[in-house]
Amino acid sequence: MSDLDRQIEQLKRCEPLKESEVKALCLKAMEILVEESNVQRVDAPVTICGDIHGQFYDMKELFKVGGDCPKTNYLFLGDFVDRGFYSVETFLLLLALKVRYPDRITLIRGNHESRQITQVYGFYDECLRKYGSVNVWRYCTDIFDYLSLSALIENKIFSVHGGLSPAITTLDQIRTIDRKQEVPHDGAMCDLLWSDPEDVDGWGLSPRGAGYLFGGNVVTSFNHSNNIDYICRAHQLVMEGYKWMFNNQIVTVWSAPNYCYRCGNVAAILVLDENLDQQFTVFEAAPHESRGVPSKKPAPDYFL
Ligand SMILES: [Mn+2]
Repeated sequence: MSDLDRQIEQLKRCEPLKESEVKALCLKAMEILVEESNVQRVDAPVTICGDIHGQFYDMKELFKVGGDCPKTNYLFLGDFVDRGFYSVETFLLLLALKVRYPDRITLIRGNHESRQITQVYGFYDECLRKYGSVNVWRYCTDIFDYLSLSALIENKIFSVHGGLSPAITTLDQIRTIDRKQEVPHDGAMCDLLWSDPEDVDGWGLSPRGAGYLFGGNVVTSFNHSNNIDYICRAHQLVMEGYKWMFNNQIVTVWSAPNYCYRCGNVAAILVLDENLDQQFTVFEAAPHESRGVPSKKPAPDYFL
């Protein structure tokens, strides 16, 4: 068994890697990710997953219902870290799978894959707590800069973490972004990771303070201009796990069941077969006793 296969087995047990192993894994991942396009091509069949947010044991439920990688081809839409208790193990497992099976798992960047956001919402503190230094946080956030910004499935389904940008009308404009940087506070790259569809006419101000709200007419125009069937995105909690909007021109997929261990929502993954026929698989949170968190343990401050 190779070192990498052994590390994957260890991470599947939710045991973090040594700091030196994380450093080596991130270097290998960087070599793979740097070659990927800002609009990474993905073949069907593929299973699309939304936000995970460090809920490692719920991600194990996801793999239980969706199948293991590499047997199932996966596309993850970002927000691997923050909020949950196991951002380190969650992100490292996904990254190790990426290095082991680069053509069977695609990871794109969410707004939480950022130095600034992870210092507020948990990943930074978790790295410091689990390793006694911030080196692992540095290795991981350096890798975040290399994650692709979007994916295009069979030229027909555009996938992105957040949504659209008033600065972007064509996929070629996304392809020209220099993505290898911290997520900027505004501009096209920021909007792709932060924006939300909403019942507005055209563009609206986002209550998040970054990105935009965009309406059905914006989506119709984008899909038509780029000859795509629909947009698949994540970024917003959906109690039913997925939600279509604007006459099936955009769908939100959310893959963190019982978000923050208290929202009471189910999660979903979108399974696309070789003909791009859709099937949503809905799943629930892992049973409490299997997640290694005592039921009476108070949440840390960052979690509230
Ligand atoms: Mn998000």
